[in-house]
Parts: sequence; C-alpha cells; structure tokens
Amino acid sequence: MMDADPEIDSLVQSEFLRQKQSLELIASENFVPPYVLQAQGSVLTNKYAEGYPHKKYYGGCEFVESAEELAAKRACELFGAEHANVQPHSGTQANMGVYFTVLEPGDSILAMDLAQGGHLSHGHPLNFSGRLFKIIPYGVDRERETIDYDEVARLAREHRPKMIVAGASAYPRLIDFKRFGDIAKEVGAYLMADMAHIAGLVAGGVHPSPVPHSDFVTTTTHKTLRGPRGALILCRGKYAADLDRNVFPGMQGGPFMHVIAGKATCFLMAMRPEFKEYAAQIVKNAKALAKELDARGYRLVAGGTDNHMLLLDLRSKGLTGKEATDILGRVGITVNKNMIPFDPEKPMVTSGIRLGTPALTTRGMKEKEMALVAGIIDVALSESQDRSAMDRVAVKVRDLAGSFPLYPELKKGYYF
Ligand code: DSN
Repeated sequence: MMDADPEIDSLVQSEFLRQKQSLELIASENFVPPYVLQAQGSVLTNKYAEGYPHKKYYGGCEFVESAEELAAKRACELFGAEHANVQPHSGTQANMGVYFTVLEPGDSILAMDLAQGGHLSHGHPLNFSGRLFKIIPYGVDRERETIDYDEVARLAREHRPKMIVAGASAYPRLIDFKRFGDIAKEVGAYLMADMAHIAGLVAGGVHPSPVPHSDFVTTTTHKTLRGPRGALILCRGKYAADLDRNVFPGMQGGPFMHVIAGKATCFLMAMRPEFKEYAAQIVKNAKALAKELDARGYRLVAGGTDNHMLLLDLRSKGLTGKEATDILGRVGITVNKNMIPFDPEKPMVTSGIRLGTPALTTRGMKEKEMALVAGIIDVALSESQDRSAMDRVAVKVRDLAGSFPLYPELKKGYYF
C-alpha cells in the first residue's frame, strides 16, 4: 500500500505486529473495529467543513454534514443527552471547549489532583487549564483510597468554585456522579463530568451515567467506547449555542470529518446488545485480573476494581512502576507506570502500574485468560533476572496473543 514511502510502511507494519503479538493492558487503549479504521482512512479526510451542519463555511459539505448530524444525534441517543458536539479532536480540547464556554481566566475549578488519579487537563500547572484557571485539587481518602466526597463538599463550600470537575484517568472504583451533582448544586457551581475512561461502561450500562447530574459531560471516543481517536461533548440544551461557538471558532478550525464519521458508527455500535456484553465483560475481566493478582500478593489500590482498570502498588515487591513497566515490556506486555495515591516516588518513576482490560476483552479474552495473564505478570516481575524464565514467559505471551488474533478479517496491504 505504501510503495511511495517504504520507511513509514515498515513502521506501520512493525506497529501492527507489535499490537498483534503483545498483550495490551494500557487502560486507555483499545482496538477499533475495522469500520472505524475504514472511516478514518476514507476520502472524508479530504473535506473542509468548518462550521456546523447547514451553516458550513465551505461548499460541497452535503454529505459530511449529514455524517456529522448522524454522529451528534446518535451520541444524544446513546447517552440520553440534550445536545452533542462531535467536533473536538481530543479529550483535552473537549475540556477546553467546556471551560471556555462558562469560565473566564482566573475563575476557580475544583478538580481531582493528577497525582491522585486526575487528568492533565483538570488543572496541571503546565497545562492550559492550570495556567488559565485557579485550581483547587481534591483527592482520595488516605485509608480507603476512594474519592473523599465529604472533603470535596468541604472544599466546595470553602472555595465556592465556579466549576467542579468529576472524572479521572487512574481511578478503579465507581464515581458517584449524583453526589458530585448535589455538591455542585449546593454551591452554585457548574458540574463537568469527564467520563473519558468509562464512557464505554456508561454506554454499556455497567457504570452509572453522569449525564443526568452534569451540566457538561466530556469524553474521548477511543478508550472503552472503542471508537476513533477523538472526543465528544454532551450538554444541556440551554448551553448548546454557547458551547458550539466556543468549540468552533473558539478553539478549533476544520473538524476531522473522517473521524466524525467513525464516531457516528462507533455510537451506533455502542447501542447494540453486543456492546452491553462487551462492557460487562471488560468489568468481569478487570475483577478477575484483580483477584488473581491479589492472590499472588500484589496490593491493589482502593482494594480492587469496579471498572476497567486496576492500580497495583509495587512497593512490597521491591519494584518501581518504571521498572515493572520495562520488565513487562520485555516479555510483550504493555502497561504504564502510574502514580498511586500519596506516592513517594516522582511521576517518571512511580510506585505503581495501571492495568486495564478493554483491549484484551476486544480480542475475546475472558476470566480464564485473565488468570493466565496474572500468572505471566507475576513470573515476569518475580523472575526478571532469570533469562530463561523471561524467555519462557515471552513465548507464553506470544502464544496467548496468537490464540486471539487481531484483525483476522482484514487483508494485509491496505490498512497495514
Ligand atoms: N492519556 C490518557 C490516559 O492514558 O489515561 C488520558 O487522556
């Protein structure tokens, strides 16, 4: 397919082989279905379509604007929302779109601390959010390692933030969006829920929805939702016009119509009964993996998981998150190092790793395979100095990955 550029062709092929032959446990990653690959590789990438359907600034938008309308309509139907903007290129831009809609620079936001599970765009000092707004961080309870809602309420009463952000990138338990909604109402703050990690679980009915309790809900579309790399904003109808104006022309130019088409199909698929089964299996797999690792002596942050991810505290194993990530990478298991609550290590080292089951569940793995994965992880982390043990484990990884083929339906040569 890529005779014109053999160097890039070779890199794409290598990346495909890496994905195919390894065990993908990064909690925010997934394998999109072929139709999403197709939409993103389609001629829709050629089209400029600044503006919104029926108010586009370019000619020739009749087909792409219908795709955009379909995507927005399906997003509203899937999540029970009044309005959807499907144009944000990323989760951070979706969050920016919301902040710009209702906040002014200098306004305050109460949001989860990145070091305790939050996200960069929820107020990291180097991110635009931390540079433009006054951030009041909340975190988890030291003992239970779950969100300390009483503390959130106390901080909200004390600081009267203009916005509260609910949502996390590294939090293995359910989020009580109703409680967040009650706190926001009490102090007169806007509530924005960032459900990027759990959107697929919400769509599949295995995590309570933030939509009824929030003014705005943002999400990426490529994590548990299993769509193209991009994002979505949902909001109450009364904010629709302001939100749309703040996304375009406020912070983006031309929307990626090929990605929007992929989002439309992703939302359609997420309404199907099979997607409910998929979402339920993600959680069953995460619980099974947690149970198996717990049985092998690994400490699970917050005592386990209710969603698609788990955080392992590796201190009792004498490993940092960085070391564990490198060791697992050597045998073909992909994870990321992650801060655990009250982590004594620096962010580039960390005491923990974050594991997630969305991608392996897409490949068809179930609880039985999670037990195998836990065993492989344990041997690799315990015997990383033993070369032959590591070689044996690497073979097991390849065998397991090979038993759950990735994209068997696609012919090499076009997409890869
Ligand atoms: N970077 C994503 C994650 O891995 O959680 C969040 O945007």
